[in-house]
Amino acid sequence: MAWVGILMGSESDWPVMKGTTTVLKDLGIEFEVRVTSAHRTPEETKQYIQDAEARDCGVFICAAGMAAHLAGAVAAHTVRPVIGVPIDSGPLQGFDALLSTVQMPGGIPVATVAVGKAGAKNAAYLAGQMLSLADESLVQKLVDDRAANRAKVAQQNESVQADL
Ligand code: RP5
Repeated sequence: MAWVGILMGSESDWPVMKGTTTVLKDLGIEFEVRVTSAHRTPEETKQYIQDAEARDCGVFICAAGMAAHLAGAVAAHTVRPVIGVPIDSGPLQGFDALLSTVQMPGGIPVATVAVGKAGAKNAAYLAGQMLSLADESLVQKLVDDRAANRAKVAQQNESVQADL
């Protein structure tokens, strides 16, 4: 099965991006994690993308904060799907990273998810949904996960009703 390459601009993004790896593990999807920056290590970033593509990486997930160019820089070098996670680091709390990640010029798409923790999780689900097009067993895992979500909300509702 194809795997997911996770790139982060800094180790400081890791506490948020752990959420991506937790979901990927739950879905049984293989992944790699690399700290590599669009601005601080542009050459290494490009080399990693080429190497990962040659080893059949199916989807790239890129997380960065502030002037977040990592997802866009990766998308410039590959036609594999790129998912961008804007990280809420810095004084603007992710609004800067959101705009930098989402506002790509036509022809070079980045699928941008929510800022921060929710986005980190959803990046993994979205990657799973992409890979599930070629893997029926993954479809079932995603469906099961939705069912678990539904059950959890129902339980929360019961708990609130009981507390009225
Ligand atoms: C971005 O700048 C990183 O992705 C990180 O979110 C932010 C701050 O990086 P550090 O100064 O913590 O290394 O490139």
